[in-house]
Amino acid sequence: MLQWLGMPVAASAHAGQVDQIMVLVHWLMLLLFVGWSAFFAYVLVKFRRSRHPVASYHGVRGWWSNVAEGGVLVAEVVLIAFFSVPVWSSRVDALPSEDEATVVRVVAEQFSWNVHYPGADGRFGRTDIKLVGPDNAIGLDRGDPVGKDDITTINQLNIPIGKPVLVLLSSKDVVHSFGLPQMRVKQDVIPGISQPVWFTPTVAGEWNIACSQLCGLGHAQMRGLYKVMSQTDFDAWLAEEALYIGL
Ligand SMILES: [Cu+2]
Repeated sequence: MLQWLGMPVAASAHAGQVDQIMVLVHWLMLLLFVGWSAFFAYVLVKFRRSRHPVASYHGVRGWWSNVAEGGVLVAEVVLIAFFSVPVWSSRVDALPSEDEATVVRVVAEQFSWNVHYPGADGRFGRTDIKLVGPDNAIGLDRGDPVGKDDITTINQLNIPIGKPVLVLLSSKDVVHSFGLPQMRVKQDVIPGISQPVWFTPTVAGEWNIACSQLCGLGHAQMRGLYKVMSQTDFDAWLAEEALYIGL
């Protein structure tokens, strides 16, 4: 079933769990589609006009329709309680600690993704809406001692492989949605809220960050790139970026 669904490559540690739910839901939907279609064909024949010149007000009767409905209900409850809720809770409750994770801020705006790394000190500098300008999309205060070494990029999110990545999402304007299909990550980005989302990349590669909420006229162009690389390459890249800001 998974091959038929045409899912993008599964490149994060939890991707298999999400795919398993996708497969189970699609099997259930296939079963319902076939069952309902067969039932529809059955009633078309059974209640055809030549046999029933006067409408039947009772229709199909019998215990098996109740059993079928009960079965669907049980299957849906099992899917939610035993598959979806545990996976969802590990996504939103069991956040990795900031010491063990690569922490990065992503600030969405119409129509780009601003990325903010804390730099060598591991702490994010102060940001202020008053400092936002053409060359400072997130309003980072370079005068703040903690912010001096911070690194910012636009539409380019580089992350190391094999350890948790904790992304702190926020928005400068409207609701966006941070979608990394290969990581099986999709999280709405809400103005006024810093929303964490996390995943552990397991496959190196370069793919698109897709905005998954219609956020305005340029929504379709709101694409960034994210690149999963080795820790060595990531550290080298951070060091190179630090050179550009004169460190
Ligand atoms: Cu958007």
